[in-house]
Amino acid sequence: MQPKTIKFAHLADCHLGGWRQEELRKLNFASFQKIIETIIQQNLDFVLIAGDLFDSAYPPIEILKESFAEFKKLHDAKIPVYLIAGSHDFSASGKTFLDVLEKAGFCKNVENWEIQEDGKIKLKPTFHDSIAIYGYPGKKSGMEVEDLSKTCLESLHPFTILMIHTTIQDVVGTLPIESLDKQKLPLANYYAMGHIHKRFETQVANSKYVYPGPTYPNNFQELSDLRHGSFQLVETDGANIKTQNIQIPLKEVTTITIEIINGLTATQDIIAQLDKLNLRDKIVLLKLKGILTQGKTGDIRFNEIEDFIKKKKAFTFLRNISSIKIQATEFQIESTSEDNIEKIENQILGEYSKQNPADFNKYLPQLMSTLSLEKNEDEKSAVYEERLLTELKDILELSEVI
Ligand SMILES: [Mn+2]
Repeated sequence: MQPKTIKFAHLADCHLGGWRQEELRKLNFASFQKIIETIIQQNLDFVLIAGDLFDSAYPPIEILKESFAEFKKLHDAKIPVYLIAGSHDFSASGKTFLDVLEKAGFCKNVENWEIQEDGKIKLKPTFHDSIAIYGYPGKKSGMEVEDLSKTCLESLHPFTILMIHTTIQDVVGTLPIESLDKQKLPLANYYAMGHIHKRFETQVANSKYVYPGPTYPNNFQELSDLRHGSFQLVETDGANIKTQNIQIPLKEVTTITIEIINGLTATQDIIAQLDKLNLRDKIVLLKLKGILTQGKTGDIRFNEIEDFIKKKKAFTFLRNISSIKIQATEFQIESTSEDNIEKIENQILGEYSKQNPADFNKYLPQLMSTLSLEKNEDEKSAVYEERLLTELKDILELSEVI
């Protein structure tokens, strides 16, 4: 007899309700919807959601309503959903909207464990036929990492799935976040993971470790890197595991990187470059980089750029200016502890004037001393102001003009 083939979907990091921009929040949801539709069309055996179904522990009613409708579709198609909480839908009280979904009969939360006397955390399985599904939730700030190295499974099964919402060392890269050595996890056939928004898959002996990527990118960088949402389609006969990452292309993403050096002329330069491109119906990601030698980022008229992109019928526009640097002026002044403040000030002024020659510089020492004038005791504010202004006018040779 042929062994029965099981097919399931592994989703993670849906972040339903995420994105501030309405059109992207809708696109995020549409991507999730498309995945549910695909799962039903292919009549898969079950669905795993490895954390962060919702973007927050208390999602808005509108998002809940729409999400419940999607879960009802799976329920009507008799496709069970097994899930765990992630760092976003986790709540310290232990109560989340995942409980509401579960009570409605739309999913099964597979987090189930007891702490043994020796401090080990014994995970308990949920069964789908003969497949054992274990799960441990993600927590805020990777607090689950230490717990996970103490976990063990209740028993051995022909096919074991372990769901976790945590970052393993293989994918952490240079990110300053907690990560786990995957060898410290109890042995399973399929590790259904979430948390890091990357697509990753590796096999060690008979075990597969998979991050399917978010069901839709969640920020500028992810849109630029991943472009689309995705999920993992997994097939097993109990011995071999075949997996496939399925991407959901909804809107095309165009990342435009422009180097600018002058904040004052940047607006025209950027518009001129955008004008050469077809932006129709695209998600336009504008990344600015460079060292500004003139003007500042505040001089770039982003509303004008946005209007222009709208006229080109783009779907939406996001910008990132975090790579722009402003040329720093550095002074290197050598001083000893015996130098008085006045002497150091004069040295700094001298250096500054050398680097930024201007006629005005000759006023600087006097201005500094005058602006440090203090109000005399009992002196009325109006009298003090008058005194200060007269002195300043004298210094700036403005007395006759005003
Ligand atoms: Mn996430």
